[in-house]
Amino acid sequence: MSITPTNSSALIIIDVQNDFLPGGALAVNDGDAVIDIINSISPSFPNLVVTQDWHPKGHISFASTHDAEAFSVREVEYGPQVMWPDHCVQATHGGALADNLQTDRAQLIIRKGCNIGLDSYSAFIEADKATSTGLAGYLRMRKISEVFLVGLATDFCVAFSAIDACTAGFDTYVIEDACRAIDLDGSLAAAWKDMTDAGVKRIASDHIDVA
Ligand code: VGL
Ligand code: ZN
Repeated sequence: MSITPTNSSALIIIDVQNDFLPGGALAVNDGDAVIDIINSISPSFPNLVVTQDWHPKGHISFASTHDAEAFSVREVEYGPQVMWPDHCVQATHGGALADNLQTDRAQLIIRKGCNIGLDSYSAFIEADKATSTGLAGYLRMRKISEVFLVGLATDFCVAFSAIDACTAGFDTYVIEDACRAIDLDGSLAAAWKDMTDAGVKRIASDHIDVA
């Protein structure tokens, strides 16, 4: 299989931020391995969108906000919420994009999880399943019909974004080797099942024709 991106294809780079890299507050195993792969394929895409997890201090998803144990689950207004270590706080080094991620050609950098009382794994719809980030509208206005997702973490922000992209009507691919997972209690296998059931296509970076 080989795919040549067209003017209606966008690469969406999810949350390649310092806090998700080794040494970061919510480090994803081997998370830095995605950077070279993403940099090698991004020149093939005419359209590039980058996302950032971007939380205010005291965010509802932080264990510290609730005096909860990290990685436990609490019921909040919009459903179960994993209690994460403080991460990707607005305007901190941890929230910044990885230094060596090539983003010069990105047309849009979109931030999510900015509301203190609402988390968002998805780049499209926040955790209340109602608040839109505006990304679907942006893509439609740009006549983009096909999206390719890469980044961190496979089983949270990549998976939720991919499923919402499918639901919003985009032809959706996840480039598996350009992603790494947190894998909390089987969340990676569950995420792939949910993505596959939703119609997300699972491909490898060497399927993308180099520009
Ligand atoms: C993410 C957990 C909490 C992600 C963001 O980018 O996958 N995971 N916030
Ligand atoms: Zn977060």
